[in-house]
Order: sequence, then structure tokens, then C-alpha cells
Amino acid sequence: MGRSLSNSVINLGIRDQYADALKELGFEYEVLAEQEGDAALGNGGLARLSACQMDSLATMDYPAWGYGLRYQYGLFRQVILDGYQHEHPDYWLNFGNPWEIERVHVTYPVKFYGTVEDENFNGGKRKVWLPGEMVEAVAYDNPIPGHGTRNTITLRLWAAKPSDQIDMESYNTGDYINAVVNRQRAETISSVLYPDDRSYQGKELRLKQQYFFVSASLQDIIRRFKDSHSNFDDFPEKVALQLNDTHPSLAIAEVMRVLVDEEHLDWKRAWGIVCKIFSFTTHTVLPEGLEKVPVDLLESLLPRHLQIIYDINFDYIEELKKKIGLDYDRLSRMSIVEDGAVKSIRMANLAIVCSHTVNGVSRVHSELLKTRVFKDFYELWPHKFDYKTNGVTQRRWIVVSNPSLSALISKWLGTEAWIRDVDLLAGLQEQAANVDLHEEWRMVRKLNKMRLAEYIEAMSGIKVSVSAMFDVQIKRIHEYKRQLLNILGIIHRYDCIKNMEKSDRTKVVPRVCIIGGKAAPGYEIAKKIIKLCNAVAEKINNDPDVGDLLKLVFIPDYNVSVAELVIPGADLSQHISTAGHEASGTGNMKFLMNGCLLLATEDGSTVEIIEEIGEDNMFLFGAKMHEVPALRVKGPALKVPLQFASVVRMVRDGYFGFQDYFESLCDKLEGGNDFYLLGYDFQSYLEAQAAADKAFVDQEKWTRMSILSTAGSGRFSSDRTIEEYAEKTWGIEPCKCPF
Ligand code: 8GP
Repeated sequence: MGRSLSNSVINLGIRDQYADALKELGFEYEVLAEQEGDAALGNGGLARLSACQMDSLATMDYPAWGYGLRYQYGLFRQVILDGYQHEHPDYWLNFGNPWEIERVHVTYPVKFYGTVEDENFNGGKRKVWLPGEMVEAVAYDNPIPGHGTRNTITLRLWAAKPSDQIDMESYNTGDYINAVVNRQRAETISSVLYPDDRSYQGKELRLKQQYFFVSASLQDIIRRFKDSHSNFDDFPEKVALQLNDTHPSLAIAEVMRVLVDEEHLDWKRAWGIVCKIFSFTTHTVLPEGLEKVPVDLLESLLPRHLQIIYDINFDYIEELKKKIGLDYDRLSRMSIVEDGAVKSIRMANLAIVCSHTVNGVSRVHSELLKTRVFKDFYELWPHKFDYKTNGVTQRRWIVVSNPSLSALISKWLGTEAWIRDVDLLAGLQEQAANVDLHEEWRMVRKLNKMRLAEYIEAMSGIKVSVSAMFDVQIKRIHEYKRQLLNILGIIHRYDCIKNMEKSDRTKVVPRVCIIGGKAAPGYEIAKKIIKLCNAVAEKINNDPDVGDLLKLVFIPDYNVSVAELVIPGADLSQHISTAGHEASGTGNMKFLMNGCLLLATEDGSTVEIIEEIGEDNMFLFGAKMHEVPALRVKGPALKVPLQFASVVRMVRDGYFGFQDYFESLCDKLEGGNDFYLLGYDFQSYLEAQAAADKAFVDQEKWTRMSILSTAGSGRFSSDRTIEEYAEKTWGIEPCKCPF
């Protein structure tokens, strides 16, 4: 979520009164707002997307709840020492969290382990789960105020606390020490966020977190439903559950368990209900990114759920055989249960089978799902597949983080209505050539660059010139996102400057290259990329030959608040994933809204951005999505430009030091190992960079492109995404607070 204060006072429309009141108390609003720490309860794009969507849901008066875990420690703090990433815990709750409301009366028991037994019931048998461990889930409510509405919705986060019921037994049996240890064990369930959500580790604690989250949230939802309804057949009319990736997909088995075992509905009726309430959004393109839970693990932690999943799978496979016949390869691919070396449950298959809609997060992502990742399912159920291109909230990403641009937009549009009705931004198109607007636009951009330059100096001691082009790449560090391509491009630029006649250096467009992002603690290559960035920065920034022509800054501890500062100050931003790898991307949208030009590959949602603003208003490069598979097959025979070989050689030969340490990084780029095609794309990357330099020299042109970027960003608001979900998937309508 990042910070809450500035967002809340703006959404409540009390920003100025609040600042005045603070002044009377002797405080500056801006200074105070910066004291707040970030709530960092997610890893990256996936979680921040939800945060934007919560803002849109509240603003558009939709009746919605967000659920999550109240981690004691959010995503680690990144500390850079000698250029290496170190992970420190994020003690964000140490001094309390003024935004949360602890609901001491909203608690639910969550059970784990144990056995399942048969019990006589109504002349037949039924299953009874006898759990072996119980913890308590306590609700902490975080209000999400909408903009320009009295509606405030809730992000309800669950904290795990020991259950007194179980503890009493231990105390009574005299096992005092164990009772205390068990209390601590319970709290560990919500203690720490896993710092890597892309690769699934079959860890018990993670599965426990998932079920804890699912069980508490569903008890809460069902309790609320039962307050005013007695018949579960009405459940799908009243409740829509959106599975945000596969992490909460145990919810499917849990709803079945509650309906069948606790509410005593027959299986068929329960299944009919379940199939109407769930929809699923996947955020990845990598089949290996899809969660698989080892059966052994599930059996020990949630024995009844495993039985239910087996039963779901049995019915489903029987139905499937009727539809596709005895094509055993396909049946085995589509099965929820994977019979491999480690027998596992495929959570994505479970989610697809039970959901009425399977969403991608951009159009091309959806195409990849249909033609590759979930092809078998698409052929069976084409009607289930859809996409809702991601969006971001203009409230946080323009109004809160870029107040001067926000004021300028309102002035030129003659209204503030775009804050709720973002399509109005298109009105700026008519003014894109207006010289007065140009002047004011440039002034705003310069102010933001000055703010960023001050931050850079305070944080790293590096002085940067605001007349240079600020070229930014901020996102999680990942090979497919190709921060390495950016760094190799910078090395090439550096080498060119070094080898230039002194007199030619006046023609160089000065650049400040800014890179920021966290690497998953266990992701060695990503950590080496961070070290390389810092090693190259050390060399370049201290080279008097280069001076202000080139600077490289690694911004440590990238988070939402850092993004709010960096994005408004960027001239150019890079979204350079190998085509076919970024499901959508949302950073590109934030930069676009702020009038930053994009240097990008045709990947994820960028494809749709191109349609909105036209390729002339951005710098595109690289292999196209359909070309990538054939290029990969070529392996070592793939032609790469000489410049590429030469920059890799500089790293290999120890030009930036740490020769041994960087060896494995270089190995990943050569000898047919260049899976992400950095070498193949290098030439066109340099050309796109050269085009950006050329455009920057022509400030009139650059400013027009910048205005057109903001003007064309309306489609990438989360308001639009949420409206699509509300209409097409959830069937809900705005429900305004009547007071
Ligand atoms: C991210 C995608 O990488 C990014 O392109 C997209 O904009 C964002 O989700 C929001 O949709 N995906 C993940 O973070 C992700 O897949 N995480 C793991 C659960 C697989």
C-alpha cells in the first residue's frame, strides 16, 4: 500500500485544511508526511496492482472488501554495502500502525493437521475433520477512502494469534513450556512475507499462510452472508470471490468443505454454488511459475482438503473423458493432480476448473494463456477466457505524487474532474502544440527533477545535473526484465565517450541513469546484477573524462514511496523485458501518466500503450513476441553485434573489478546461453537509445511527446480495469453511502 496519510487526505478532499491545521501546531505537512513508513505487504507488481484496485473500488463506490495478511515483517529492507544487496527486516509495526483498527471481536479459529474420520449421519456416512492444531485469526481493518465520495472500503488483514482453547489443554496437562512455545509458533504464521512470489517453494509455512488467509477470510464472508440469508443457493447472487493468482486457490476446497461438512449441503449442490462464485486472475506467463503443492504436504497439513480436491478431480476427469475421449496425454496434462516424481496438486488447474472466468492481465498475456500456458483448457472452455488489462490509480500516481503536474493538468483542462474521470486527460491532446503549455509543462518537469536530484545527492552523495536526461529503470530485479541489458548499454555509452575526441564530447546528450529494485534473497544472478550496476557506477561516476555526460545511480530500497518520488522526475523510463515475458507491467503506466517517455519492447501492456499514443511517441526496439522462440532455437549460431561482445568482454576482463564474481553473469550471455536475447536485441536497443537522445535535443518535440503520453494514459487507469471486472465478471453495481 505504501504510505496512507497523503493519499487519505487527498481522497477525503481535506489536504489544504489538514496542512493549515498542522501549521497551527507547528508542523509542515510535507515534512510530516515523509515520516510515515511504507506498508510493504507484497513483492511487486501483483500486490501493488491490488492496492490501485482498492483505491478504484472505493472511489467508484463498489461494495468490495480486500483481504490479506498482516505480516509482522513486510518485504525486506534492501541495504547496499560495497555494492552488494543485504536484506534487513522491515520492522514496520514496531511503533504501532495508526491506520489500522484492531477488531478484537472479529476473530476466527483456523485449524490445521489432524485426521479425517467417518461418522454416521442421517442413515449414511459423512466426513469429520479432527484437527490437530488451532490458531486464532484476528482482523485488523485498514480503511481505504475513495476520492470524492463518502465511501470508504476495508482492507481486512489477518494476524495469527495463539488460540486460548488449545493452550488451556496444555497448561492443564502441566506442559507449561510447550504451551508457551506453541503460542509463539502460532504467531509465526503471519510473521513474514515470502520475498519471492514468482518461484514456488514447497514450504509448509507458506502453505499454512495461504490456508490461514483463506480460512479466516471465508469465515468472515460466510458469517456476513448468514447474518441476512438462510439459503446458500443465494450465495452466488451476493458473493463474488476473485482469486488473485493461485495463492488463495485453496479457497475452492475450503468453500466445498464448509458447505458439505459444516452446512450439510449435498456435494452436487455445493459444487454448483462453488462454480458460480470464483473467478481467477493469473499474473504470469511462465508455466514454471504456477504453484504445485506436494500431496504429502497437503495431506499432513489439510487432510480433508486433499480428499475434497481428489473428489473434485475425479468428477472433473470423468466429465472430461466424455468430452475429449480417452486422450490420456491430454487428460494427464489437464488433471488437477500431477503424478510425477513428487505427486502434486496443480493449483492453477484447480482454479481454472472451478472458476467461471480466467483472466489475463493484458491482451497479449491472454493470448499467451490461450495458445500456450492453458491451451488445453481454452480449447475446452473458450468462453471462460478473458482479460482485463491492468491499470493504476491516477489519484496516487499523479495527484499525490506529482502535485504540480496535477495542478497544471487541472488548469489546462479547466476542471479537476479527470481525477475521477480519467478519460478527460485526452483533452490535453488539443493543447499538445501550445507553446504556453509547453513552457509550464517543462517547468513542472524541472521542479520534479530537482526534487529527485536532491534525493539522489542526499542518499548517495552523487551530484547530478537536472539538464541531463533522467533515464530510469525501477522494478524487481529479474533476468527477463533485463536490467543487465540496460547496464551493458550504459557501459557501451561510457566506452564511446572515453574513446571520443574531446571536441566531439560536446555532442553527447548528458544522461543520469537511475536503476532501482530488489532481488529475491536467494536469486544469485539478480544479486550479481545489482553488484555489477554498483561496480559500473563506481567507475563511471569517478571518471573525470566523463563528468556530467554520464552518471549511474543505484537507488537502494526501492518501494512505493521511492517510486512516488522517482517517477515524476523521469524523462525516459525503460520497460525492456524480452518480448513474451512480462504479463502486463504497471510501472510503464505510472511513467506514462506522468509524461515520461517510454523506451520499451513490445511486451505485455506496452502493446496497448502503443495503440493509444502511437509508436512515434515512444522508443521501441527488440525482437517481437512471435520471433522469440525461433531465435532461441538458434543458440550459439545467433548473430550478435560486435559491440555486445566487446562490452561483455570488458566485464569479463575485470574492467569494473570483481572478475571472478561476474564470470557466471557473463556466461549467461554467451555461448548459446543468452536465453533472454540480450545480444540479439542489443543493436536495436542502442538505436532506440540514440533516437531518444536525438529527440531530447529537440525540447519542443520532446515536450509534445510528453504531453501526448499523459493525454493518452486514460485507458491505463485502474478505474477502467475495475469497471470491467464489476460489469463483466462480478456483476456488481456502485452502492453509494447514503449519508
Ligand atoms: C506480475 C507481472 O509480472 C506483471 O507483468 C504484472 O503487471 C503484475 O503481476 C500485475 O498483474 N506478476 C507477478 O508478480 C507474479 O506472477 N507473481 C507470482 C505469482 C506468480
